[in-house]
Amino acid sequence: MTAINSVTDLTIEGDVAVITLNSPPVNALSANVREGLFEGFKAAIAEPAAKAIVLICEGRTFIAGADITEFGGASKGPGLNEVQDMMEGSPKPVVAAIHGTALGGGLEVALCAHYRVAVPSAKCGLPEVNLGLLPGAGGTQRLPRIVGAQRAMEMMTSGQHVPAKECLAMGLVDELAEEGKLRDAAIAYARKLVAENKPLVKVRDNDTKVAADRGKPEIFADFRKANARKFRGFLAPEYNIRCIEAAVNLPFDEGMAVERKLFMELMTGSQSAAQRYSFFAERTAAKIPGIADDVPLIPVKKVGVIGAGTMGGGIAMNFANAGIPVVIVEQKQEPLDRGLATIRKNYERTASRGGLTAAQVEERCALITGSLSMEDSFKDVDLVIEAVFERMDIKKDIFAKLDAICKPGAILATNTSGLNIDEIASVTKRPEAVIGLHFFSPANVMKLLEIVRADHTSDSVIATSMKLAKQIGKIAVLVGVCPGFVGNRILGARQREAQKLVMEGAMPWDIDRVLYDFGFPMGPFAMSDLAGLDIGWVKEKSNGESIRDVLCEADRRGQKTGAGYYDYDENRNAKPSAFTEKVINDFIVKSGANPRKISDEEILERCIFPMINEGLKILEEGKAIRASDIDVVWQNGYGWPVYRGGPMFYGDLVGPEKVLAKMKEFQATMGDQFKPAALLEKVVAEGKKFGQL
Ligand code: T1G
Repeated sequence: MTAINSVTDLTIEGDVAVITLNSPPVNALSANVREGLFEGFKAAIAEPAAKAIVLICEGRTFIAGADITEFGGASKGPGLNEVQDMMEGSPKPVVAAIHGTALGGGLEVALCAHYRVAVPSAKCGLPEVNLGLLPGAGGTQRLPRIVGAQRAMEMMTSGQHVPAKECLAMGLVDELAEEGKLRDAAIAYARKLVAENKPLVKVRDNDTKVAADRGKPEIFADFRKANARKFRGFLAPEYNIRCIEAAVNLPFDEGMAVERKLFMELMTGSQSAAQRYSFFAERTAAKIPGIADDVPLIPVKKVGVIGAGTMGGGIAMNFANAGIPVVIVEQKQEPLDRGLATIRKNYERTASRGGLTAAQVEERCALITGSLSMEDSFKDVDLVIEAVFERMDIKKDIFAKLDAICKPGAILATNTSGLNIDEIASVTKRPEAVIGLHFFSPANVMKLLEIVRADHTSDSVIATSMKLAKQIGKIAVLVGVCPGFVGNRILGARQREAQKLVMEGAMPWDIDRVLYDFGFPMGPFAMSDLAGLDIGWVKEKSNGESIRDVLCEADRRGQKTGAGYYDYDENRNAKPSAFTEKVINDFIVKSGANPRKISDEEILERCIFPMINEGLKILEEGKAIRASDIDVVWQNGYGWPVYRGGPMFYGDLVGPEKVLAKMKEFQATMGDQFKPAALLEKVVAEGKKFGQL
């Protein structure tokens, strides 16, 4: 064996040269890896004994892409294209041996091999779109030549990881190897190529599929139309499609020139910067300073959920999806049966869309059982999650009971969306076991999980909860106890301004439009109509003193009643309502305010800058660990457009000094709700960025 460099070995196995990469954690194409590949292939091609070459990786996966940590820095060592040219131009057959995930530049390297062998558990993909990019090493030109334009568009605009069996069927992989025997299988496959004198297939020369798509612009037009809503605001999906159009309509090298041009446009733009930032921000959120890596974790083999309502049922599904048995306790049989039936319906709906097999539906339903007694059912659970009414007295009563019922060491969690968890913990003898697990509705769909550490929550309980979050497919952010925690507290800042703007002359549909165009899935008023205006509204106590009161009293409770802030047609299409406009104007007249035309720019700044300011207060109070955690919360819990990074990232784009100046301007004209956070003043005074917090 020859060490080519610190991450690359070359061994000659009889008449096959094997290049082995070992660059944890994911064999990303760092300068070191590119150098090892370049020198490794050069040596393998020059080796007289070698008749064929195998490229394989150690560790968890084949090459998972370019090294994103190197982006933006000066490029060192051989370029990826030099490695690819060496592979594709090799006079000896090159076989890529794939396990784990061959992604992005990793798959693009594999596509420059003449053949690809994979184990069934392997997956292949070009997920650059998730980073606001496109495959920049020939993937946009080679993938369509194997799978055709339609499938290439699906893969590249979704970033999906395609299982090896499907890759085999599409011709992306040439042979499947037995699990655990990839190296031997790849060497045997290489020997067979030599023995049978198989041609050295260059993907770039294979025009059959793209020729079949040529002259059919409707393939692209139909795809764009079908995905317009999903791609709204994003640049990368459209740019990926344009590259595939070039692959269909232009010779390879001209297509490569289109790819290079569009790649650089994306790479140097703010959207990709935001999406690459978000990729790392999500992973950084999992790192908790002050908690040792070897802190003992609590095994969670069985979970209890209190409440079979929308939240309780959704929460339970997360654990069943991860194969963890769950018992749901309700007070009465009817709501329990209804909750279990809703869970089954949700799984069956997923199955009807091909997302689950019938067997998987049964497996998951079997993992979720129901009970009317905490005493009977919670004695052996390792974690209980309470998801009942947002009333402190009810929660305290439940936690006192749980404290008496659950075994020592069990974690007692509340799904409260903002109540004081220290107060809840105070009724137990085990405050170290009490934590907040704040799921977002629908709990089986929304990725965000706010994990709320109370004063006495132990490191073990925190670390266990963070690990469990990843196990159930959630993106966890550790936050502190304060009203609304991080997400809802910042939401409150935006909602307050939105309500004030309505009383100053901006209509709900103006505000919704500005925030929708900014990139949110919908604005605050459309969201209220969707959720229902009558959440928390009590008819008997309603006194017509607010716009919401008047709307609810007029039975305009949102989409479900066909009218709320908006009027809705039978297909729930919203349109501005003359009724609502009159209600608002009556309130304005009564308040004596002088309505004025408010610019879109002012609407946006008055909604977004107080969010940033509230985020800075949260950081000052130590209720979030870092600014990027706040961005992770808002992207994954509230639909902040990922191509704008999050409130704090966006604040840096706008510039802290501008945010401060505007907050001071608003404070001077509209009052102290715009008082700049001390940390905002400090960041500007020190010439820093929010991202450094
Ligand atoms: N570059 C650098 N570091 C990476 C990385 C990458 N491409 N991918 C993962 N990491 C780090 C990650 O930060 C974490 O670090 C650790 O690896 C484990 O990751 C030219 C331009 C491979 C499916 O988009 O999707 O190729 O926190 O926690 O859940 O056309 O990582 O441990 O210090 O996510 O098991 C295209 C991105 C790049 C793949 C594994 N490739 N990675 O998931 O572990 S652009 C991607 C992933 C490109 C070319 C273009 C996932 C994973 P730390 P993890 P995981």
